[in-house]
This record gives sequence, C-alpha cells and structure tokens, in this order.
Amino acid sequence: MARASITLIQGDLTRTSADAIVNAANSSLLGGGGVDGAIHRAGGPEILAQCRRLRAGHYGGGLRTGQAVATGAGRLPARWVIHTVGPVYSRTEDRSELLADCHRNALRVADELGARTVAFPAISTGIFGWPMADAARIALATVSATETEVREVLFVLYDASALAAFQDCAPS
Ligand code: AR6
Repeated sequence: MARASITLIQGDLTRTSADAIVNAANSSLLGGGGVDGAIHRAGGPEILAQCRRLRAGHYGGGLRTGQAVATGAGRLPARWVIHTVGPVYSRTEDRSELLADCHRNALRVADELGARTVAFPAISTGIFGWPMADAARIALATVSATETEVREVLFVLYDASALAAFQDCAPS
C-alpha cells in the first residue's frame, strides 16, 4: 500500500476519464441535483437501475453519510461510479470526520474494485453548503494520509474559485 498522487484540475466530472469517478450522492441513492444529477443525466439509466438494485438489496435503508458503494458508470468515460454521501454542513456541529470518511471509504471501495485512477468532486460544497476552503483542507489532508492502491486521485473542480481553494491547500 502507498499514497496516491494528487492532481487538481478545473472541469466537468462527467467528462473525466478515470477508472472511477466519485458521486456526491444522497442517502436515497436515487439521484438529485448538482453533480449527482449531472452524472445520472450523462451516464444514462443504467446507473439508476443499479442504484435501485442496491436499494432493493443490502441498502434497503439507503446509504449512510460517510459511506460509499459502487455501480457501473453507464455511458460515462469511467468504469465505475463510487457513490458517497457527504454530510450537510453545520455551523454548530463538527462533521469533519464524516467528510473525511467519504474520501477514505471511496478509496477503500476503489481498492476493492481495483481502480488505479479516481476522480472526486468537491463533496458537500454545493447543495450541502460546506465552505469550499474548509472542504478542500479536509479532502486533501484525508487523501494524502490514506493508504491505498490507487495511484492517482484527481480533484475535478467545477469553477476557478474552487480550483484556487484546493490549490491554496495543496502541499507545494
Ligand atoms: N463536475 C464537477 N463538479 C461539479 C459538477 C460537475 N459536473 N456539478 C457540480 N459540481 P453538489 P453536495 C460541483 O451540490 O454539496 C445532490 O442533490 C459543485 O459546484 O453536487 O455534496 C445530491 O443528490 C460543488 O462544488 O453536492 C445530494 O442531495 C460540488 O460539485 C446533494 O446534492 C458538490 O456540489 C449533495 O450535495
């Protein structure tokens, strides 16, 4: 086991070629807005069909915050989608460990799949309201510290300000 190299890029996760891309999903696993909606639109109905099978099986109660599970990637230029559920940001409760869990568990699932390149969005920073700089710090610290067979982790940031926030946190 080793540590993955980390690459920061600005772009659209649904157009990213990687063995696996990570979806910032919700516990229903049945789609939503943001990057989740974009993944299901671009990937086609096969991803949702597999999510429904997960809900009919081991994930009858949904996917818990911080956990991760994989499906195929439909028409996306990836082999797998690893769905994880970020925490909703709270001003009163420290939920950082749950956001770290999303990254650790996504990498664990990637290892189980044999994925060598994994692309993440900035989990929880959209609809779930996490301040970008703080989410970037947690995401980068967690991936840097996680033992994995994944060789490269890409953070695919949607806009220039998100990329800048990640660059400000990255070790030089
Ligand atoms: N490529 C890369 N990043 C993107 C893309 C894209 N195509 N689209 C959005 N982002 P969000 P969350 C960025 O809201 O905060 C859904 O309804 C976006 O700018 O997608 O974890 C789920 O079903 C932001 O920086 O996820 C859940 O209910 C980041 O992706 C809920 O939203 C995450 O924003 C999850 O909320």
